Amino acid sequence: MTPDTIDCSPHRSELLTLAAALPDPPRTALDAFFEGGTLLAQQLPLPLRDGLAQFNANGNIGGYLLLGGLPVEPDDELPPTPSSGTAPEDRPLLNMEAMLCIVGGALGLLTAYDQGYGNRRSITVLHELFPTTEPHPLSGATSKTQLEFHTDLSHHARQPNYILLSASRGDHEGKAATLVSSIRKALPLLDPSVRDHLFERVFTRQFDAENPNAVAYVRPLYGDRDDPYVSYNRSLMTTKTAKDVAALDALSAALEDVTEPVVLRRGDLLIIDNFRVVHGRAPFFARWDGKDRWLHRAYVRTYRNGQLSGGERPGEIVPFIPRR
Ligand SMILES: O=C(O)CCC(=O)C(=O)O
Ligand SMILES: [Fe+2]
Repeated sequence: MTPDTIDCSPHRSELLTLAAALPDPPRTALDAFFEGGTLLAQQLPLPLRDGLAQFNANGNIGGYLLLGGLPVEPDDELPPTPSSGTAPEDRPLLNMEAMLCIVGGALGLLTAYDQGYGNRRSITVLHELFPTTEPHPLSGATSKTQLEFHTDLSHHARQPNYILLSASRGDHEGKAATLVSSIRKALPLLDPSVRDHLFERVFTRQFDAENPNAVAYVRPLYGDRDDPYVSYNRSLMTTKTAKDVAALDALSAALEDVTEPVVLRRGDLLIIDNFRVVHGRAPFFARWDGKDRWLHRAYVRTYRNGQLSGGERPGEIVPFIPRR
């Protein structure tokens, strides 16, 4: 199976040449930007292209692939880390956004989602993660509290196969580990009766605190009995019986037992298999000095589990379809 890290530092100059072929600024030419990513992906250095193709075909035990040593700008050439709002349309392309676009193009289709929260979240492919002063407790904008284990967009029928996180800046103290728990590691820790319950029980999953009728239906384990997919957002899943509680407790404990902390540093790009991994983030201290942790995020769909049906274009907005 694929290793879980690839050192990209030997390929920096080739990668910068690819990045320079993308439209800049990206946000005023998004279609061309995503199409460029798909085309340029074919010119990625061979070890990188092979590593991504292998991971895409079989995954690995840990459920993630970390690309390190990518050509991030020197820190003093980066804009200050934002602390609110969305990226300005005319912001020049950052290298780690270019890497997100090209690596995303190599894996599948970069996807923008209507996440089902009305217009309260921006519908875009290019997301930004940085600490904010008053974050929603279940959002990536948190810092001093742990972001609890979750599956991204598990309430959406077209849930992304991969989450890509690239870092222009890590946190100051190297504490903000992305916590990655793979079901391939956790499954052997679960009793057969618990496994059966997690496969068979359909849980109601709330997705909008402001609208109690907004629900989707998820099974925590699904797919191949011996190599299942996982879907998990503990605080949003409604338990009805003691058996439900015990099964989710056992799943939580098994996932916690196998957690791997991955501290993202500048120039890293983490690919998370969102079907086989449940993830969170350790607490850390923001300083609000313009140098705080700054990640770029994009979601990618592939043909696995029918997340694509053919003919879709990168960047196209997927309407909200609750999972049933
Ligand atoms: O900050 C991270 O490392 C992960 C954030 C995350 O999981 C999210 O925003 O959904
Ligand atoms: Fe997440």
